[in-house]
Amino acid sequence: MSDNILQGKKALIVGGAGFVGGYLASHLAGAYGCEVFATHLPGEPTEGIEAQFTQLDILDLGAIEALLAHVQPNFIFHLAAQSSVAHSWQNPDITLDVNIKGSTHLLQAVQKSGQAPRILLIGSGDEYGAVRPQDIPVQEDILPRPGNIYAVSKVCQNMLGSVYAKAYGLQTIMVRAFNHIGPRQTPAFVVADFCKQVAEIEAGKREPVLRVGNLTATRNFTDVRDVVAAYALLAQKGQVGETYNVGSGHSVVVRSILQQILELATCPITVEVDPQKLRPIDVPVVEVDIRKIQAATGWQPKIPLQQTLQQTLEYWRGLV
Ligand code: A2R
Repeated sequence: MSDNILQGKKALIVGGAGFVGGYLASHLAGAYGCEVFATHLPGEPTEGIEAQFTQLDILDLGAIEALLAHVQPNFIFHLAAQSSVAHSWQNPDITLDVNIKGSTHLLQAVQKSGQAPRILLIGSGDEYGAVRPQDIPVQEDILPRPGNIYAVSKVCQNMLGSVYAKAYGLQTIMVRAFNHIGPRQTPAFVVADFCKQVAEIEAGKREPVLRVGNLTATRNFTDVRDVVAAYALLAQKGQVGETYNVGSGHSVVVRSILQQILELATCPITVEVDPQKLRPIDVPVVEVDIRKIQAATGWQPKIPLQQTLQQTLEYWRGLV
């Protein structure tokens, strides 16, 4: 598959006003000259995102059908999700509705439309759950053992993508993205949470105590700008019906992330464990094998972790 089939094409980002959506829109417009369309929920701000926005709740099947008829996209990037593990424990029904029923709506609508866009369904490295030691680093074809409700919903999305490819010939390509980080991420995620707290402490807006959850978890953190570059490549070169891991390939323990952020701080800060930040089930080790995406697309993550942490902290310093 050629690597410039995106050039100048119509790309639709479903769930385009979230953390990844803004970066993906800029990348598609900037690197490929795409005409970028995107959806947002009512009330969700879209300022600064380089896309033509339409309001859409993916629980409304008729609205998706109307949008597809209007846009007629060549590529669809499906990002819309209830994306927080923590919220999925508190709101299981909304998580399953949006992430499973919502994804099914999109696939159904494409099938009914008779259009043939290439569709990238964004799932999560969390789908693998507690990986057996012999399966580390984790490859795409092992049996997922999801350990939380969010992960279950994304396993279902992945399976639905595969079923719609086989049954109806839809051009679905599935992604399992590991932790992505960067400026503008909400503090529901660990790096943004640490950086926001540090910025608030530096600004004298909170006592000099950083509250943390499980520091022993090992995660594969990748800069969001590298992640969206991977998505654009997979949309072009990924094989239909296949699943691809997206991650830096180098895992680090959360404690070391904390250490690096503390070293960037301009004042002394102590650390305290907050039991509310500990999750009911946490996956201790995530090591990822990225040979499949590299073989298919040649993708290489480029941005060093240190740079992402520095820029994320700068972002929060500018906000608080
Ligand atoms: O939850 P909100 O208000 O932030 O809105 C999110 C939106 N979304 C929906 N869009 C349409 N219909 C719905 N029923 C619906 N519920 C939520 O999807 C948000 O604007 C977007 C997802 O963006 P984030 O939550 O910021 O996720 P992020 O980090 O951009 O990740 C993109 C994808 C997700 O599928 C993750 O599960 C995966 O990458 O890792």
